[in-house]
Amino acid sequence: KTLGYMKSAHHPKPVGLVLQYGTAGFRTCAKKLDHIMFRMGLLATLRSKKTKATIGVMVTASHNPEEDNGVKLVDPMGEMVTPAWEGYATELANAEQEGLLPTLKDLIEREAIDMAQEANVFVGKDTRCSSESLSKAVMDGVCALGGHYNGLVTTPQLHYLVCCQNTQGRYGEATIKGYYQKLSQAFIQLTKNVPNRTDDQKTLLVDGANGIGALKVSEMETYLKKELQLSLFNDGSSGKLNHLCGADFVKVQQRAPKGVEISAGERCCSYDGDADRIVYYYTDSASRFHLLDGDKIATLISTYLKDLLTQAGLDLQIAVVQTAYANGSSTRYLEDVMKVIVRCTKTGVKHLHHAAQEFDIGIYFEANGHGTVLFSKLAEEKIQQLARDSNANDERKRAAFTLHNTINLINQTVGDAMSDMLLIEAVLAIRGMTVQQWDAIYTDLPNRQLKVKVADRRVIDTTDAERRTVRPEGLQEAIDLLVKKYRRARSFVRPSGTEDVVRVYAEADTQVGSVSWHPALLLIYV
Ligand code: NG1
Ligand code: ZN
Repeated sequence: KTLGYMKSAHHPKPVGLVLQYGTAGFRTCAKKLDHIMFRMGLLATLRSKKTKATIGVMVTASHNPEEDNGVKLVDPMGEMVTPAWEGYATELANAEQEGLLPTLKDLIEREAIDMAQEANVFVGKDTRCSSESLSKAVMDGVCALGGHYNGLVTTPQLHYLVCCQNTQGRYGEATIKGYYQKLSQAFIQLTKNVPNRTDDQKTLLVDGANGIGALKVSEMETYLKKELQLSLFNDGSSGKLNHLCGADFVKVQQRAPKGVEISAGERCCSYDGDADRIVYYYTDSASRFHLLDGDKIATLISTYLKDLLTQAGLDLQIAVVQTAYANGSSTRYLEDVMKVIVRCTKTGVKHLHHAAQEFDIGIYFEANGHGTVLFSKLAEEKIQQLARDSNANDERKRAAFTLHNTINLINQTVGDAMSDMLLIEAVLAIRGMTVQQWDAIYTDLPNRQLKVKVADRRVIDTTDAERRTVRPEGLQEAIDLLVKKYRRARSFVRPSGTEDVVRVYAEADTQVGSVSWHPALLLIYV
């Protein structure tokens, strides 16, 4: 402890700087983060002692610009750290230099942490320039108490490693090679018996956002044994991270990224800067751009899983978890046509993840392409049992095997661009579907997402999974008045949890309707 305190002098906190552990941990311009990294190294070590398990620390700012960075903690099963510890993170981050030791001591007492307990921390980083020194600062915080440096990994790879380490290999081997092997074997199993897979179906264009995903997906490609052939663009060799490319750019701008040579009809996907998000798209023969976002991915996957459950004759409950940003058409399709349960939670993966855990099979996706599928213990057991059941007929058994391989292909710890990509590719192959057919499942309502800078975004308070504002007074009524004028219209505002902005979303059945409410309206109220 004293050692940690001594070293803290090498990572001084700028006096008066206040930062908060938000939806994605700490995130701001990289220059402000050195002391935060050191302190998160300390905190992760304490969390490890407390849980007697390996804890993860990921240094990344995901889809944010190259100049930014961030850090978040990963709990033992690969999930986000608990709310109480998010609070500790904020306390520790904001203690002035002389207050650091008392804050640490207080935390150790409150949580009754046995300081003699061993600690193990996995530290990962993305490819940002600043990640190198910032991850060293984390290690400074960790190393006095025992840690492990994983170096360059995607965010979901770090979650996977932490989970494997804490489950004695039951989830997979706790190495990056183990990750590639698990995913690629499942993918090959799923696609090997698909008849007449054409070269078109085996080829995919990937925009790596000039980030860690580009590096890692090319490592994985060799394991796929040509069953999937990738044309990689924005591989980081020349372009700037997330600049005019990547999943966030494509989703928000609703256009193709720079640096990708797309021909009409070709299937493409974009990762974000730490490869935990993915969106698909193509351009048609009239050069019109078509986006297949997280909602379309959730629909594709739930259709696939629902059919497999029917074939297997398994009675398991499926639910899809979305946020306010989900396109109204997707919600309508899932509820009215597919008749699956749909839940809406607040923005931020941890909320979706928790909601999805309440079902046998919980599929969660944010519209921006972050998502995965969770299988309950019971669901996994029933599937295994059927796969082994010698009395079951062939069709049921085949479906159970397919489900089993599907489970192995999915990174259940967190949304994962590489794992989601393989799952989508496998589903399209198995169902013999083109990207156009997938796109035609339902038609998105025209929509816009904008951000507005205001003096203090915290004056906005929301309710109903962020779909309505309760403060400032009058704002919701003003939105309601405008929304009422259009068919199938919906609009909401909420303060971002990762940037100092207010986000504005609107959709309606016509383009004219969806843009008519001007975000400047917001400035009257805020
Ligand atoms: P904020 O900045 O709170 O809107 C953004 C995304 C979230 C989530 C987090 C974490 C949108 C509208 N919001 O949150 O969905 O992915 O970043 O990275 O895409
Ligand atoms: Zn990300």
